[in-house]
Amino acid sequence: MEIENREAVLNEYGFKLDEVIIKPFGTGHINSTFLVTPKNASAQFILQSININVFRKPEIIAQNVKLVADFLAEHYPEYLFVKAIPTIKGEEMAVVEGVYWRLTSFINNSISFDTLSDPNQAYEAALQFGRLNKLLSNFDASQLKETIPGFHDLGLRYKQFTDALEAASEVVKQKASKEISTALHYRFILEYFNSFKNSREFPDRAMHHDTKISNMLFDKDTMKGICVIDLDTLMAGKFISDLGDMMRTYLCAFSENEPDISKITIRLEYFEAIVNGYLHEMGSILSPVEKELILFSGKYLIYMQAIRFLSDYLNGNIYYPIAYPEQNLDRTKNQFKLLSELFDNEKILVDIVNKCLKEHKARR
Ligand code: ADP
Ligand code: GN1
Ligand code: MG
Repeated sequence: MEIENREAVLNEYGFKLDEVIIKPFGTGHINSTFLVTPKNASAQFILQSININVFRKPEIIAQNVKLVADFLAEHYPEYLFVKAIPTIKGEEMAVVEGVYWRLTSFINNSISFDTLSDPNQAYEAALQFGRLNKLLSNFDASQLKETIPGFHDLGLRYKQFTDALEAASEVVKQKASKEISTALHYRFILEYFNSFKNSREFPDRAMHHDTKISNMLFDKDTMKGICVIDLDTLMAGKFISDLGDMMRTYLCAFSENEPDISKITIRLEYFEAIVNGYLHEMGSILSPVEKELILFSGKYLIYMQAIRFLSDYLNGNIYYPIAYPEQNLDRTKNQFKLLSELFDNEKILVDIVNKCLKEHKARR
């Protein structure tokens, strides 16, 4: 990963080229992330270029994050929110030859993971994402603009899938025939969603929209959650986005990149930890309709991610970076296996949700 105009970008933030060490960092799919270590200071920084093929108007990200940062600083000054460090000219982002850059502090003694190895990590992450949702429950989410239009709109994602299907070659369709049938089979998830999406008890809220575990920082020593990161998709949406993506990415011991789908099974104790952690923060804020949708949130998000990977495969892999040609198809298979696990374990998962809701009520 090379940094174009390295010196000019660093100068925007007052760094000199020969005074810092820069290294690629993290495992994100979308942006390019670098760790910046000044040679003569202890504080480190995260420098990121925004992927403008994904975020067509990066300035909207900066505006949204600033609005939320100002709200949190006013109402919850103790809350750690990783906002941008301004350029020396006072801008939220540095634009160098059409590339948008953002600088944040590297959170000291932090670590992030791609998979979880302890239900406590799931609990901590659910607390952190739930806390952000809760603190923003009185924030007027309609002030936030969409950084990716229709990002978690399953109707749009389904349409993108059928468009991709129409445009795909016979060879590609043949290779994906089983997954295409599975995607069509699960369309009832979209129909169910459409049946309540306009309910008043299913409001728009300020949501993070990308609650996978690599977007959470843990304290290296105590393994307590420190804060959430990756705020590019912080915008108005539904609570199922944040809760559901936790289920999608924490329930299995292996990530979406695991090609051996026999390994894709769910861990019930992680499910319970997610629901407990999330309810701890959001239990008194969610409406009765929303509480009915706790398990559904996982189905919605996993199905949406499966058809996003499948559409990308059909489109010739233009969105998600791949390490080998069939990777997006393998990711699709992985996500459909995960989805089937939720359906196969429905009864026991519903019992866990009910137990968590009951315990939460008793604690209040
Ligand atoms: P992407 O959108 O590409 O996923 P992220 O903002 O999630 O980019 O950053 C990628 C990785 O960089 C994270 O998973 C985390 O490991 C690390 N990271 C990002 N911001 C910080 C930060 N402020 N402090 C420490 N680590 C960070
Ligand atoms: C992308 O940026 P990153 O890697 O955290 C994607 C998410 C997907 C995720 C799948 C803007 O997240 O929506 O769930 O990959 N972000 C965007 O791993 O498309
Ligand atoms: Mg990320």
